[in-house]
Amino acid sequence: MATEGNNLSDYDKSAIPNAEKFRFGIVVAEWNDKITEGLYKGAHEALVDNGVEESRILRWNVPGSFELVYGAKKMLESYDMLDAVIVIGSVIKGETKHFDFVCEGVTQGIKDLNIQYDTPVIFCVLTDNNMQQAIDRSGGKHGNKGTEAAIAAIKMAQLRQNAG
Ligand code: DLZ
Repeated sequence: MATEGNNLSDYDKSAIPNAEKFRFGIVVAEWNDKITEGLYKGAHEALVDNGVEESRILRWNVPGSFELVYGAKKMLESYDMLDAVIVIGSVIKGETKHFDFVCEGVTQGIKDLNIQYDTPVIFCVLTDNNMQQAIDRSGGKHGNKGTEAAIAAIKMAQLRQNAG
């Protein structure tokens, strides 16, 4: 698993199923886009590094993390050939309770999609106290949670296929 930046050599590829047969969707929130683009880069690179052709990766943008639920739902309904969907967002604590409501909404919403739909939806939403914590986890000193999300997506796509 990656621990520093986007260094893909940090994780054990032998433990990850070959992903070339799968198709992935990625829904990216535009709020805190410096962070979400870093997470997207980590996820996209990890998918390609594990054999997924660019043409088998579909990207949609939504305005903020709260909209990730609707974006993922519409993507699942529009493209039933997808093997897993990753949602990418970054919620940073402010002075109001908005942080709590957005975190609660997106977390519960993505959980509900995983119950409702057969295709796994992977949760890659950073919920940090400040911008530095988010930078550190989107390609900084604590690695890239986008990379980890891509690996989770590949493993869940394989699990779904194995289950039949
Ligand atoms: C409104 C808002 C705030 C205050 N903070 C964030 C944030 O840190 N990260 C994020 O992804 N989105 C934030 N938003 C926007 C909401 O997710 C949503 O886009 C709006 O409330 C419109 O539904």
